[in-house]
Amino acid sequence: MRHFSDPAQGRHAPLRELHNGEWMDYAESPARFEAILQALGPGEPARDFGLDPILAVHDPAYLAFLREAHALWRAAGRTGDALGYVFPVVARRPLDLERIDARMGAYSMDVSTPVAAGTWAAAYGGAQSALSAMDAVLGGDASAFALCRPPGHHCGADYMGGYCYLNNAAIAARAAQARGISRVAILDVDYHHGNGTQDIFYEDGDVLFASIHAHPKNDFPFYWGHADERGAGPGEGKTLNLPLPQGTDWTAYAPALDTALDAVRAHGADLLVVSFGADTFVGDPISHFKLTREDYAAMGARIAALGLPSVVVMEGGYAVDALGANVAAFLGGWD
Ligand code: SP5
Ligand code: ZN
Repeated sequence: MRHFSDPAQGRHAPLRELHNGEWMDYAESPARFEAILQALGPGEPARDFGLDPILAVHDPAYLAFLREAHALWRAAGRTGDALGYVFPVVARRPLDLERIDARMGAYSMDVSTPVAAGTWAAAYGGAQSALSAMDAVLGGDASAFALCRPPGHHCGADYMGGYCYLNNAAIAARAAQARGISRVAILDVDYHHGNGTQDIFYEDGDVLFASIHAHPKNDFPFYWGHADERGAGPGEGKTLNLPLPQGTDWTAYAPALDTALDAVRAHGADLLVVSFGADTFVGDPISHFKLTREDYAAMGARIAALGLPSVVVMEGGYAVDALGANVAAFLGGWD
């Protein structure tokens, strides 16, 4: 399977994140990108499709802010990474805010998502990687892999969160629709619920969002991903959440995967976008499922057996030493 990336994706390097009340090294590190490239080989450079396909998903004011946030932070006399500390959870509305802290908070759902010097270029490059993989599949390839980093599935149309700034899977899905493929399915198999992707398509009857993830009563992002979230309006029934307990291994994961794959078939999808996170791995430092490298090969093969044109987009996965081989095992399912 061909794969796409942009060198700028290695230059997003936040210093630290708050975890259980303490400052830790940032888990979503550039080393993840290098490890996957190492395992798969250099692949092909992403083509630049410009800002329009990103604007098909994201709010223009959010994009303009994301682009300049780090420069504004520096202009305010700060060092390090831009990070919000007040969040309008109970009063979110359009406001003309000035101070960088106010604007960071207004566009963030958490403190896991700092804006560093290379953030915009990396996120933009990642989105172009997703668009390049989609372009390969629309051009006739059976499948393609977008080595997206930073990941995308936690950010919505106008907010960042969970290490994510631009929603690569959503951008790819909308690009397919712009080229005439209306019925798309997004299958999210990252350890964490893809709240941003869910939000973007919640009322869209053409795009199925199916996710298997750690139960949000104990895992990030907590406030989304519960089984009773099923879509709304024309999208009613087109969101499927399959939360599983910590400790889940392949024997419990495989039946959930089959349920999700049944939903993809029932949707009548013409194209599949897979949000793949390798943070379901038994050795992942921030997660609590127990999948093995062999399980990734089985998972990839089962998804590939749908026989749908497929774009695989990289999401999480933090066991850096095992990451490249895990990604390769999953993609091997399409061979
Ligand atoms: C794309 C994705 O997998 N995002 C996950 C975001 C989870 N953020 C909350 C968990 C914070 C764990 N921090 C661990 C730091 C260890 N250095
Ligand atoms: Zn994750």
